[in-house]
Amino acid sequence: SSVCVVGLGYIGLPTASILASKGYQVAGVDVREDVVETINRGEIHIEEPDLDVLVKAVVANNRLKAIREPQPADVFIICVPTPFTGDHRPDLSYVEKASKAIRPHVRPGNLIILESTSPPRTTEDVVAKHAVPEGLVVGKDVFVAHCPERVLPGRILIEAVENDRVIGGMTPACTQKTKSFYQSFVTGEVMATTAVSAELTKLVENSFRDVNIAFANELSVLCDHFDVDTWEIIEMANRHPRVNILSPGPGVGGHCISVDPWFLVDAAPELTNLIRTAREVNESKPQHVIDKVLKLSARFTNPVIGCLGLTYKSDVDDLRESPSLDITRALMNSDAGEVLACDPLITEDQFSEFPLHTLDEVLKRSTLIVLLTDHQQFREISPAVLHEKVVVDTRGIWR
Ligand code: SAJ
Repeated sequence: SSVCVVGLGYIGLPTASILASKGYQVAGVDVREDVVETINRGEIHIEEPDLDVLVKAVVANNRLKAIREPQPADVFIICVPTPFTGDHRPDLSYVEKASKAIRPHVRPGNLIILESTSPPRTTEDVVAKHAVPEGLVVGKDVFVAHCPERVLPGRILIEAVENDRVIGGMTPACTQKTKSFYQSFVTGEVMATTAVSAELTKLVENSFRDVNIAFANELSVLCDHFDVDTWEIIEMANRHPRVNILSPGPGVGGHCISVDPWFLVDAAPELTNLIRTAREVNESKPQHVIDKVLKLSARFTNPVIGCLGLTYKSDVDDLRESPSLDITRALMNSDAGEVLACDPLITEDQFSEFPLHTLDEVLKRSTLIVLLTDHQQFREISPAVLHEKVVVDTRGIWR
């Protein structure tokens, strides 16, 4: 049968290509002309292990085709961004646009699935409302469900198939139909629930992680205050059989964990004190790092500050909501000294805000090294090189 995947980003493109490799006839929709052209050449516009090989194969055997506008299909999957606005409110305009775009093509018997992480009731209030043509009844004529993506960037092709999935339909028939569809290409367990529970489950997962990282980040600020080694304390505390503290860092980035908890806070502000506070702790961590670097650099007359890593986490090329980028930018805009930035995963056509330097150059010229993203290349730097520098290691990789 045929599938139309709307949105060919980090979730949509891997999903579309996996489905194509399992024998579905897949049309991938993206509003960006350059993305459509790239994919139809058998190439990719995002960085993700093994995705290039898969896309090349499914485009070559005509199972995947990229197009600008949706077309009729048996199954529609919406994989568009759900960012937030400046005041921490969800921006559902992409979901609404995608829903309206598929509506003229929806026929009786079709399945419409929302994969984008969404606030409670989006499946009903936005997708069902805008995607289902007048006269068709949800649960009888067409089937609408939420199946939140849960893949970890860097492991998307593995996790999209192997992770357990949560399916929440608008009615039991919607859930059942969606469950059968996922069971055709997922090896993990497929769990059935309602649309609202599926929406909440996804937000809860990322909020859980955010709260736990906030604990580690608060701990790191506390340890700086007492001038003790955070990572040593975490290592020792984690030997307790029921303690498992995560790693502190420069802050929490990415388009998921730093965004999704706000959807819960926005949905019920009076009931989410802990979740909001965790978000605030994580959002304040970059400033703590900046202050620490400024204080250290003030000890030198002409300091050169080398910032290592711009992406939001190790070994990915994703700059969205990256605290590493925010910290580097803030240091550049301060009068702390010359700032040299390096990120071997970022190319010049992807990023032009300021020039990037090679790792060798940064290591040679810097008085002070600020490790912001723990890319593999940085883990391999020899301790002898670092020995002569003042080092701020926000990830604890060079202990
Ligand atoms: N981080 C820390 N300390 C840690 C772990 C992470 O500071 O101990 C930071 C990272 O450096 C990064 C941020 O947190 O800046 C988030 O990184 P991550 O690797 O924890 O997660 P994401 O954002 O790449 O992907 C998450 C995953 N969710 C969970 O693990 C609960 C993924 O499974 C989701 O599919 C994804 O969000 C999503 O799309 O929602």
